[in-house]
Amino acid sequence: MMKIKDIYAFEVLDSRGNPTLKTTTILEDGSVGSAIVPSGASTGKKEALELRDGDKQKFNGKGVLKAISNVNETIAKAIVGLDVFDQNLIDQTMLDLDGTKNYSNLGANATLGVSMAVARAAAKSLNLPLFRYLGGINGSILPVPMFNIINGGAHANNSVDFQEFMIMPFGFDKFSDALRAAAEIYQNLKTLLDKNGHSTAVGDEGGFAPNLKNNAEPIDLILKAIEKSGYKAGSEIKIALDVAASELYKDGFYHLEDKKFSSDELIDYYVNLCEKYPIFSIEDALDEDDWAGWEKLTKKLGDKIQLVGDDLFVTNEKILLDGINKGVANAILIKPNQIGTITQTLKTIRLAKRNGYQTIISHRSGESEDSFIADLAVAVNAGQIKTGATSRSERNAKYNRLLEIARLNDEFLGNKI
Ligand code: 2PG
Ligand code: MG
Repeated sequence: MMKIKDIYAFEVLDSRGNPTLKTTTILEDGSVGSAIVPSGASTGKKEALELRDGDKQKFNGKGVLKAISNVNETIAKAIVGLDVFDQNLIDQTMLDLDGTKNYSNLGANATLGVSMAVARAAAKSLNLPLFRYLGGINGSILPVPMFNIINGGAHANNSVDFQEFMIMPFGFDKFSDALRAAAEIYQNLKTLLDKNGHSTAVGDEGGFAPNLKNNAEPIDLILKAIEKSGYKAGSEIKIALDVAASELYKDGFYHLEDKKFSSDELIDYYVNLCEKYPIFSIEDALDEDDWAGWEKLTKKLGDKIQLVGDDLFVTNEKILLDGINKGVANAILIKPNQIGTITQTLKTIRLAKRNGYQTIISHRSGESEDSFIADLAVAVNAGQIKTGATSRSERNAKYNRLLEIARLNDEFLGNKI
């Protein structure tokens, strides 16, 4: 047993320049653990609440001083003195203290910061790397990354509808080689865009954000960059998309490429896209409330490609269970701040795995130097991680941490998914 002596939070900036919480836990043996909470832009409607102050005089209303005072006063009072190794009890205490299902009193940004900082302090106290503390001796698989190298949708102000065009390096024995391949493709893509007169400015997640005429052109450009880099599309490098379709859904239709698509028409569009391109995974292919469409989509494509629910499942055990029962999707994106604590995140991951759903641990579009999700991905043998392009340090913080973990633990079996 090791008691928590102090917990406090203060405001820091995230990668978009918005405020977020940095939370620190101090133990009686002097161990210290800190964590920075991420923030999304294309959020699912059922995500846990991110508490913002709404005071227009400060950070355009985006301040998090209320969440901070919830940590420093309400949560600290209930948690100080508890055993840091009882993560379940600590997280349950915050859930009870809040009294709602989605943290609308305390804010999930308040609770998640505490939950992460507690886990870090516990790992420090035992002198263990975080992934080893979270996963024990079983956490050993280095995840295959989804590298988001072209950004559109809500993450960039360009003309591309789909939010993320990603590459996944499968044909490599070592994590470091997979990372190098992605970095090379990223640089060659930059040259290619430049040569074709496109902008090489980047979006929120480090991918390029050129104005392109439709949602196939980014894939064509990526395939060229893969070839230029000397890799084989399909066998070594596969394509993954995050459509973030909830952002495109208005008045019963999906609006993209200057046209209106019904759910059925959009499914046919995906079927054609998958016939033409080496697509491994599509995330949020349909709106988060279009469950009838999701069932049809899963019947049509579920045995051919990975269908990921992000806004659809919001890392929520109950919603995922509904999806499992209805045969909706076959994979889940895992974002701890969608649900509010590490314990709840782990529960959702366990449910997914027990039911044969793939798990992808994910960053948010608003990130920081905190690399907690890299350790989490290895600890739970997630198999996949989504954390942006190979540029912008808040994205590379995660890849660099995975390189560090690979030195201790080089089992790159994620590529055998
Ligand atoms: C997503 C994420 C991360 P955001 O939709 O998958 O890429 O974006 O954090 O803006 O929800
Ligand atoms: Mg998404």
